[in-house]
Amino acid sequence: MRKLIIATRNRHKTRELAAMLGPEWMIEDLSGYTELPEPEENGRTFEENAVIKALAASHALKGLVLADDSGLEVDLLEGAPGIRSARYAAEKATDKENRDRLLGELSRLNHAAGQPITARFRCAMALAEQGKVLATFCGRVEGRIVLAEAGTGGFGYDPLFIPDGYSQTFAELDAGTKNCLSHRARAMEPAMAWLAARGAAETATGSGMERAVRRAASEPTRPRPRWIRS
Ligand code: ITT
Repeated sequence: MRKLIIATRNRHKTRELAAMLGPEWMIEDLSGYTELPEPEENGRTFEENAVIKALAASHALKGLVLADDSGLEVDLLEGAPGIRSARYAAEKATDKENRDRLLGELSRLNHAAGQPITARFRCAMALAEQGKVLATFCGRVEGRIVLAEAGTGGFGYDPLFIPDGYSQTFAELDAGTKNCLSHRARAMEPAMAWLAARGAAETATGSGMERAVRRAASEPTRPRPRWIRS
């Protein structure tokens, strides 16, 4: 079983990523590492923030680390809340407070009734190990915002977002459907291909204990020195 540290304290993200990765991965997130300081997410893009989170965790912890930075962009709001999605209403805002701020901002605009409020979720992921970034991946899902919350599943802005091709919000759709078409799923697809390729390369060349065990198994048994009595 391979181990992956998810550099997040958002248990919803952990749950979604664990479902995508499947049972062959042992997942650990940062919820058990209360002593680790939260890095300042001062990047200008989702990708920069994903790298900041991945490096911070990877400097502190051994092993392969995956960070996810994600958020919602609403065209009418010129891309807001964007990289500030988690802190839109306030620094430690709840999901509900953030959704209320979004609806408040939209209600102040002269939006033509019947016109869709186009939006997208974006996700950037960064993989790191031993304090170095190994790769980054991006995904997005296009859709529209509804002005009344619908559904109780998911998290964050899910009750306000309908993905293109569907008539229900992410919070109404079942978790399996969201996990197939979400921004996170689309970033995870190339990330999983990368992880699979690395796993295959490690198996081919062998590493650490595994390599030693394989070498020992393939070495011919040495003749015993004469002085060892049988
Ligand atoms: P970590 O930094 O610990 O990973 P976070 O929740 O602060 O947790 P982000 O900085 O990436 O993570 O902010 C993501 C915010 O964007 C999240 O809090 C939601 O408000 C929103 N968001 C991201 N993905 C979402 C999704 O799948 N559904 C709904 N909202 C989402």
